[in-house]
Amino acid sequence: MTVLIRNGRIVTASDDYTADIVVDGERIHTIGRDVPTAGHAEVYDASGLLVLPGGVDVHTHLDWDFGVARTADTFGTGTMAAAFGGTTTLVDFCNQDGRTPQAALEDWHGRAASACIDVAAHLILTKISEQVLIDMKSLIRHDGVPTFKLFMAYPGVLMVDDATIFKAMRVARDNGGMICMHAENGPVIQVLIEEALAAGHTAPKYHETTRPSLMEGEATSRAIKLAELAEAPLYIVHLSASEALAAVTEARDRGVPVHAETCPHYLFLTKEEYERPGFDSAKFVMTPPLRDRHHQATLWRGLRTNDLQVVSTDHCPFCFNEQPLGMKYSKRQGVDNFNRIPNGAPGLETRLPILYDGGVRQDRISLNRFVELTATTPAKLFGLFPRKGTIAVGSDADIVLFDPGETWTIRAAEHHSRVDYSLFEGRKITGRVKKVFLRGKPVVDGDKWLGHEGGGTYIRRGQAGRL
Ligand code: DUC
Ligand code: ZN
Ligand code: ZN
Repeated sequence: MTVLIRNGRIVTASDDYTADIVVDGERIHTIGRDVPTAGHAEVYDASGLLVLPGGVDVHTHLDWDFGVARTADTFGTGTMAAAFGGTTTLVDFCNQDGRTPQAALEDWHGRAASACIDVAAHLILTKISEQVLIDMKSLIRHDGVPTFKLFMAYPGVLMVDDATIFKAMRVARDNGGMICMHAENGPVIQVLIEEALAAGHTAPKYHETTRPSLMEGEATSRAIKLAELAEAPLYIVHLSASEALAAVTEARDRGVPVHAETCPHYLFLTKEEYERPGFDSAKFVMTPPLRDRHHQATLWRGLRTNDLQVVSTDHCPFCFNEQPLGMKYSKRQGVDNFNRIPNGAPGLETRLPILYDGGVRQDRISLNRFVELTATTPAKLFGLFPRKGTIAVGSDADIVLFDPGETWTIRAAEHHSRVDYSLFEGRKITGRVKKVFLRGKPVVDGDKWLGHEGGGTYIRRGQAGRL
């Protein structure tokens, strides 16, 4: 049974041409010109549309329970939202949470079974014993989990010390893995938080003042130095600050294999959002926080110079309102204390269109670079390429038909995530996902949902951090 997608403008990280694609089963079988239409089970006309590889988002937190709070999207709702946003593969963070990594992963698999798109897992390691260092090897080699997130922030909860980071980096190096780092100086931030609360500063805006960009820069350069000594590849997650990017750039210029991502909210929003009246600004409480405008120009430059290589969402959705999901899912937990606001924000459904509109259409990045940042490089860095991240013969037929000319307005009321707000509410943008194929099967057709829970598959990944 073959599917033909005709006359589309195929854009990959390196190419841009008009052609037809024949999908046989789950993979791309042929790319050519003037392919006869007869004999295919389905024929789609992509004239006037961009034909893009399905997006790869390597930073999500679906159905993440960390005791006091839980993210609002299940794997079912989160991956449906992702598909409507043109993402067909995501790598989600499974939290060790006091258990063995294997027990945590098993639990994650149970929840991830409802995914509608393809999914893979990173492990967040918070308790790293000698046994866990041994477990990392089998996670990489047998479970297809080659990436591990460590925290330099949240002392007493998630933070691990420098010695532990160094040991884990060496295990990653020797086994084809990579450490993904949350780089902020947690202990110093803790002092600032305690001082702010003691002074009666409880509003959401103090989330930003207590997490200075300088302390993101400090931790980023410390993480890089540790990776350099360990001779291990390193990936800095959710980079928001010019001080942090300066450290990454300096190291990359010396040939150190440091990689970094940023997220759409750091590219398009600033800390002015924290001046919104009342508790509304809690919608923008994510970590790191939104920054001063001057950081944005640096981030765009980093995207152009390849010092930033990935744009991911850090989709970590908590509802603004208490109902209907309940207080555990809501930002309202922190109505009297900014330090109790669950940290995180949604983004899965808007990553591609917002970066297309504000990046490609504003001439900040090229169309090829857009594909590279949202699909190809994340697939390469995280052990998914060439199955994912490009349009090529033999690759999975994860294909997005994208209308570069359609103008629409982002509204949470119309999106598919369970979260009740959007960071970009009311923003008018041009460029829209029209159809999405997951391994050859249509899952999105305009506003129609054709996918189903359990339609995704677990992807066992190969080596990470080896570009
Ligand atoms: N880091 C993340 O990656 N996501 C949510 C909160 C955080 O600190
Ligand atoms: Zn983080
Ligand atoms: Zn995150």
